[in-house]
Amino acid sequence: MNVLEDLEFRGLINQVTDQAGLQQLLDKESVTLYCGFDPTGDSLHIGHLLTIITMRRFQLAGHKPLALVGGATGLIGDPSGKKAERTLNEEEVVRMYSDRIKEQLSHYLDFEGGGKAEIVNNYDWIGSMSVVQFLRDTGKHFGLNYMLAKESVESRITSGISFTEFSYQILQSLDFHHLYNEKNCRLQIGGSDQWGNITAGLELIRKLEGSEEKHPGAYGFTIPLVTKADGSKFGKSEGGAIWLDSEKTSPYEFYQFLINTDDRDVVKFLKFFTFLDEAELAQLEEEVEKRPEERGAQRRLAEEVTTFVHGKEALAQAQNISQALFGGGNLKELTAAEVKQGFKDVPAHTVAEQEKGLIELLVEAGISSSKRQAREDIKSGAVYINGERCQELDKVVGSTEKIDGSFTIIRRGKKKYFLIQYA
Ligand code: 545
Repeated sequence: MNVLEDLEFRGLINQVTDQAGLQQLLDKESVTLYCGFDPTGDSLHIGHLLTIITMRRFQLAGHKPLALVGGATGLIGDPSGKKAERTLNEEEVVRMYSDRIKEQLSHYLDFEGGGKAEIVNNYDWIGSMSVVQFLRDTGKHFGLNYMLAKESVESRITSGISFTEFSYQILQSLDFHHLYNEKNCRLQIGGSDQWGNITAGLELIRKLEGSEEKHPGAYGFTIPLVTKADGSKFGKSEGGAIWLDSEKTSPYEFYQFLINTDDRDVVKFLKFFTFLDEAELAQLEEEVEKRPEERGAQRRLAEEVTTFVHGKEALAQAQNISQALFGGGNLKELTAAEVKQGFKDVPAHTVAEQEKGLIELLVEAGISSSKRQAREDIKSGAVYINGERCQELDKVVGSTEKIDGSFTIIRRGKKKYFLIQYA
């Protein structure tokens, strides 16, 4: 299977210009392709992952991906898919975001060897361009009607769009043409929201390079939006977006997010987000049908994608935490780092002493509302220390209750967890 056939099989082709021509080109030579990321925030999220993985698929097939950081376009604001005008970020902020996004992107592609990936920043060629140069050399090739007809603009005519955002499509087109000339880049990919900008770039290349016979063809390709069977938005949990930055979404949360994938979505997501082959995918599909309760497909999805994003070690930690919390494992076997990660969002309390009576501790940490209540909670069997029920009223919590010498986990009732730290 060549790369386009593979993408087709995975359901990853949304729209493509001249599929036959692109197929031919990809079969014939190692093709340079690009995808852009505007630094509109300090991290990519799981929604952006699909385009990154798609670039990786091209790279594994012998082609060369360029990841473009929009140091310039991030200062302007793409209206694509946006219902309202964006507020501009300070230049300093955009620079800081650019560095972060660049750093993140550098983990997911291969920057060594033959088809080595590159990261480019459009500030390098747009940043110092003069307005006269821009309007004469590029703006001149864009008809107003053409620009107005783009979905990103058309949908905003009544609600309002600034000249700044209106002009965005010209900048992205200019990039495609620049990379076409400078890096022999022949293909731009992106999410379905990017179709208008990508085709505008092809139009500019045609205008500047002359008829198709005179220049090597360029192509555009979009991947679909990730949708879920229940109609809710992909990539969000109760805590908000699922980020690729492990400081913002821990590998454990990331793993759990994927483990919780609906049976109706899991095969599609395996095709989208993993590099498993047809045979393995068919086997997992059968598992979902015959033994859904085992959740083998979800586990495989979570393992593959967590490894791709965070690495093997982080996956092992996420699995240990999950096992200790939900798989009948022992909390005491976790490391301090794993406890920290797994209990990041539960109320934490720091005690000054190295040991303390349980009743006092329950009250001090706000787990029970009074000493009377604490006694009641302990007697009724509602209190668990590191996963083990404790009904001793005179229990002293000390060094033997410290997981990895650092934390004690107290649970009241079925699922109210508290983290005790020691000063
Ligand atoms: C800029 C200059 C170019 C080519 C492309 C661009 C960026 C493009 C755009 N893309 C989106 C984006 O999101 C923010 C990411 C970092 C916080 O706005 N105009 O920058 C998304 N893109 C990935 C996919 C996308 C798209 O990075 O294409 O569809 C999301 O899945 O929205 O010369």
